[in-house]
Amino acid sequence: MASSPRTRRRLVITALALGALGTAAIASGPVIAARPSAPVKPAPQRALAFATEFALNLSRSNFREGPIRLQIKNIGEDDHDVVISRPNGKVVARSRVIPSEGLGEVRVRLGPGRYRVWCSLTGHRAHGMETTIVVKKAPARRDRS
Ligand SMILES: [Cu+2]
Repeated sequence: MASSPRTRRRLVITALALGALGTAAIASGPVIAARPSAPVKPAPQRALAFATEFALNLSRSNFREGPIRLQIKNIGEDDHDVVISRPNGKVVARSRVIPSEGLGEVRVRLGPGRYRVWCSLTGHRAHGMETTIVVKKAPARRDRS
């Protein structure tokens, strides 16, 4: 096979280009394949709480165990806060005191169980600023191996 130097150079360039593509494919292949089995950090479950005199209304009352991000809007005229406690009274999280029209937040990681969500300002809980949330066990993770 008679090939001119120019043709040979073109073949070399083509081979180099294909080699580079091959390297790119190999480099990107394992990364894509690794993604599904990489440990997944669960995104926090979000919920909204509206606080007023005298009620605490949550956008949802059922969660899975794991991180929860509760955003609180005080739509009342008085200050309010939000406390999350176990049925035995042990407090697991609390917000700051939120002024009227203010926003607050509670970030907490909860295990399975029932929790009371309430306002700790004097008399507010007794007047009705209390609700219950239920946290269920997360479904068993499927092993991909
Ligand atoms: Cu309150």
